[in-house]
Amino acid sequence: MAETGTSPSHWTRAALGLGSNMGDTKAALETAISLLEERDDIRVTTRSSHYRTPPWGPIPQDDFRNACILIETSLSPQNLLAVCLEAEQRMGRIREERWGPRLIDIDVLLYGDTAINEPDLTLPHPRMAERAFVLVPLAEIWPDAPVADGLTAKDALKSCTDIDDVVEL
Ligand code: X6L
Ligand code: MG
Ligand code: MG
Repeated sequence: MAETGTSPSHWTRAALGLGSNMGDTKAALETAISLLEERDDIRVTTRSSHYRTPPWGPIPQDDFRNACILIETSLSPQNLLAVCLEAEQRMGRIREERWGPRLIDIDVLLYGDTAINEPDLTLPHPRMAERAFVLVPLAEIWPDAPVADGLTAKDALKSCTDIDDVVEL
């Protein structure tokens, strides 16, 4: 029998990275996940623990709370990114300084085994293989996640120097 309901027939697993270092960071991550969960085109299947992580990048700022989730989605990678940015907007994220403090950040890390190189979207996320704040939560829930060519999250963690500063909350 043909499928009837409204649910699209093709769902793809994706991994998202969440981060916050302003205000109530725990509530921020929880709210972001709820906003994604309430959509018909996203199912949140797995959540990592939350971690306290030192700030990466050139801007001195407070420690972050980071986590990763796995979802199944019927959205295209571009539309998934748009939905993540819209959730950030709905939560009141204001982009001030590049790489500066943020209320909430929702990054598309992986979308199936898709590789994309577009101005606004590069998949797999180009620098996650070097960032303990991404790899630790991702490896917790998907050790074999393909984070770079031939490299799994678990493998990439072995060459990460700063994992001792990533603390489970
Ligand atoms: C030179 C130039 C060296 C830029 C590093 C690294 C820039 C990371 C941006 C860089 C450079 C980033 C988070 C964070 C940020 C987060 C933690 C970024 C974007 N986001 N630190 N720093 N968690 N712990 O989510 O990742 S800014
Ligand atoms: Mg980010
Ligand atoms: Mg982002």
